Amino acid sequence: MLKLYDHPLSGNCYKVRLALRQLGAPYEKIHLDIFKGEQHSRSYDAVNPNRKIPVLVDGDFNMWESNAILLYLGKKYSPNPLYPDNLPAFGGMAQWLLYGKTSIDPNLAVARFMTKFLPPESVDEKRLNELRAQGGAVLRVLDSHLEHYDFLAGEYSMADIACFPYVNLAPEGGIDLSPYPSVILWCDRVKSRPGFIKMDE
Ligand SMILES: N[C@@H](CCC(=O)N[C@@H](CS)C(=O)NCC(=O)O)C(=O)O
Repeated sequence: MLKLYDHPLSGNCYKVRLALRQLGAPYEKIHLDIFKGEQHSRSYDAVNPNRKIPVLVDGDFNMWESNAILLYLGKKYSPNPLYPDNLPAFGGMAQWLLYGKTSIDPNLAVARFMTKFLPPESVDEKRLNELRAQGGAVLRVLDSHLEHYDFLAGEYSMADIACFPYVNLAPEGGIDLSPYPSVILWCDRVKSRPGFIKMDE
């Protein structure tokens, strides 16, 4: 059975849990307490030398980087609509998976981390304000795309699963979603997909 090194408050782990549920793939969770520093133990080095979660273990193979895990799962359980075969839809999915990792998560996830998990006295307010401003620019890009499309690559796919967690969690980073109505409607559509699970499920 697949195994997932996981933490319930991690948006990167959540996207993998959501994909596994919507693919109907059984798996075992291995809780890693990143707030207690378990990612820095010597034994975890062999699991992920980058010392982060999520990590997916599939038999003798293990891998890290959440959006790469989504691609792996999409192909492993192919054919399935989350991993489109049609070339433009595949290209769109790949584009948004990379935009997620290069633009969405570095701003929205880091703003959330600094706001929700760091002691206030250690927060660099200037950097946090920059992240919030850049996060707004990222949300404007998403909003203008989602004015025209129900889902990022046209149909619901791994792209939506990859981008949803930290967009939906943006208010926890002090980023208001109300200026981005198409993003809010997209979040609602993602939440109403069959097999949707909340972050704490
Ligand atoms: N690019 C990585 C980021 C993974 C990441 O930052 N994971 C966080 C939890 S969401 C983590 O393990 N943090 C612990 C640490 O950085 O020490 C991915 O998408 O998987």
